[in-house]
Amino acid sequence: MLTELYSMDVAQSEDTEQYFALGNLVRSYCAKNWSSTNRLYMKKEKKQAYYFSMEFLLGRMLKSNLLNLGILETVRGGLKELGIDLEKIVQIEADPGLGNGGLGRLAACFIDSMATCEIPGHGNGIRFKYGLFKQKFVNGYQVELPENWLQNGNVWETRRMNMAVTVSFYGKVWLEETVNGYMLPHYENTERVLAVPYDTPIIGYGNNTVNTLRLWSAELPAQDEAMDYWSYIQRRNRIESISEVLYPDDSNYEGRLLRLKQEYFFVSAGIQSIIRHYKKMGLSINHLAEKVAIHINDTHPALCIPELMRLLLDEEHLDWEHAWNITINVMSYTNHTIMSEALEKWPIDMISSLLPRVYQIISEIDRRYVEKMAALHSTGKIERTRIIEGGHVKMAHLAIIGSHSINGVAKLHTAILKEKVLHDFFLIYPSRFNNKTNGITQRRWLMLANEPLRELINEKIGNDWEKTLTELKMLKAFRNDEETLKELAEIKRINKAHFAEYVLDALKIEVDPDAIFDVQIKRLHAYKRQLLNLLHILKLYLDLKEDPKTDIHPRVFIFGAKAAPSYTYAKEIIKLINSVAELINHDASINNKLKIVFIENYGVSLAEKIIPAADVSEQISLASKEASGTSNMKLMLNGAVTLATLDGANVEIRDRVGSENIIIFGLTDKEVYQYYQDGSYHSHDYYENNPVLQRVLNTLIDGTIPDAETEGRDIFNSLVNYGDEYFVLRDFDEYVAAQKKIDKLYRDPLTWQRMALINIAGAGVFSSDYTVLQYANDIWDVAYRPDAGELLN
Ligand code: Z57
Repeated sequence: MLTELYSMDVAQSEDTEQYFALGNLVRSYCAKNWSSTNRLYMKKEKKQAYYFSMEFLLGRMLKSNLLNLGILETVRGGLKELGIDLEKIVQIEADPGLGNGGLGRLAACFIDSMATCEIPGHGNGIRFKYGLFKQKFVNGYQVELPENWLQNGNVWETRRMNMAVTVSFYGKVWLEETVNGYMLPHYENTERVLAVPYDTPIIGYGNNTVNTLRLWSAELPAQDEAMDYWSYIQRRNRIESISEVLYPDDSNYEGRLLRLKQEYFFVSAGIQSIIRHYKKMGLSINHLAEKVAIHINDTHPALCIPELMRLLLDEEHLDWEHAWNITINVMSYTNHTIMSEALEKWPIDMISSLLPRVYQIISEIDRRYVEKMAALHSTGKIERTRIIEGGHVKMAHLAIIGSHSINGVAKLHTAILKEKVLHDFFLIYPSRFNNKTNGITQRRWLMLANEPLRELINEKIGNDWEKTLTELKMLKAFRNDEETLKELAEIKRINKAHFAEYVLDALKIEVDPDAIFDVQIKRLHAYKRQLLNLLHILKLYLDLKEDPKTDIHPRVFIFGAKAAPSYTYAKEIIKLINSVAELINHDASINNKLKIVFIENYGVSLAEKIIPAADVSEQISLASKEASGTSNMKLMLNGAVTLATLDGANVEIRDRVGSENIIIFGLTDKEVYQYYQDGSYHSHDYYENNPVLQRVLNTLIDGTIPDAETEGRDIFNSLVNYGDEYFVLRDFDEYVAAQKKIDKLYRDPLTWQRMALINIAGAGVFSSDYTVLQYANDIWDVAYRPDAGELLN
């Protein structure tokens, strides 16, 4: 292979060539199964599920493909004989960061699990030229750099020019009656964009299934090349900008025109290609819903609904009622947040000028909704739930009205949707609402990321868990087996030492593998309360300054977090954490009892290093605000003990491991809603009445923390004087107490390792295999691996 590609042999080759040689080999190795999977789906006319998502946060694929093909060990051994270290060459692959955080990583876990569970299910999204920005710290401030992940090419993708479709924007549209009585649109002056698909094989674990992730790239249509040279260059740049860059906002909506273009671009391209494929099978469009399910991942692809309507009406000439029926049966929608700032609403002007025909259809959906509901519900409820309101198109309302299923991502989240955030809709469409608790793939997050743990588990209980993660419950039998608990401790210690090497090398910070590794890795957002973590660190610092003999077990606080570039407050928190790190890490009198490690550029590849080394998993969002969380599941699966509020999936984690094996603190969602109702939270009182907290907060403004005056002042004010929106001060005391408990438990190694073991044993239900099987069964009505069905019982 090396010879074919680069006319050189192994001895001459470098890592990069070796990586691409191996990548090409793997791709051709799975090519047969890829086409035979497609042929099988075609021949059997199997119903297909399409997961539409703005983001797919895949992470590197070489090792996961080797694992899923069952040739990881063979290849590792073969390379070793050639004197090549597999670990070294996998690092060459660019980490495709085509997502922001949880939502994008969930999509990546889902496509891995769909292939493994033999679900005919594919991803549809955008091939961004630039992924999520690369984060650097300069003087402790976040600086964003472009992530040019395609620079050295991408071995996994195949460009399929023959499957390109055209997506149209702008222009004028009017309806005219045709001879056979249809009202059909005429367009004038549209801007046409060529959508070119790049397909990536998604390989199932231990089977012959290879599904497809189709990512669309925006290009200038060929006929436009004939125009004036400079207009051509200009237009090409305009068009190519559509798939240029991923918007870096997580759970925060920014109403940019280019973002709306992106949304329509991959929605229209995806649906056109689905219909084209469907018609190739010679089936009547009337039966579309029997063969196609489309899933809308958050509201970003909600234009799927009017776009499918458009194609059914304008191209297939169905009547409205019929087209609407099909559309509802095809579409389903997942809500990922209750935070109001994340809810997408597009100004009418923007949608109607960019997408005139789609806007006509949205208005008609809205008009019919209001008309139909008038007889059944109060005007108040109808006004609150209609799609077009206050000069905007509300995308969540569109998604709900146009789908047969609406799900939340954890039990608590779904309950809050039904009872609070979407209560009106729940009264209107009770049977559409359901829960699908998120999950993670054990392939990437245990088998690949933590090989020593994988081996230990296999030694103890065999490897059935690799396909059926709930089998991990067998580990409980070892809860009092000292030898197993010691082995578990030894593995954690090895992983920590390994990570400590990375920290020394990358950040020049020395950390002790015998310290507690306390990990908070997730996007920087006020509601996730990295600040609560930081205030506790400051408290420990003050305790140690006052009495250097203060008896605490040494701790390394590990943070990984990117802030949206426009999110000033989040960026101030990053700077503040870095400044406190400067203060503490260089204070000899702290005597290495505290260290802060803020990992730069946190993403999938770094998560794979950090998670196996974690002792404590920080899941401390304000109750009701984190829809699910998924790092909580990854950390538990790797034997970390969770320190958590009763939020998102933390509640279900507690239910699995029992209250003795998780540390819970803080307000409940009910108490938070009670505070909202009676308006009785006054953060300033906590500052006034709690001397410890006051002393800690004062460090933000009294010069204790170096080089963070502005940030310290702003953050102090937000907490003390401007209401403390996320109840940080309210939960402070309970958090400090919970951390004390962690300290005490950790010092009893057997007790701690028993907790770790029970966490691993209880993580089985959080496999994304189980999650996608429930989607397949309850929502999409598609087939799955016959023996996987037992997971559903
Ligand atoms: C995102 O990553 C999530 C929600 C959003 O609305 C957007 Br936009 C991006 C996250 C939630 O915050 C997590 O709680 C959840 O686990 C994840 O989506 C996957 O459901």
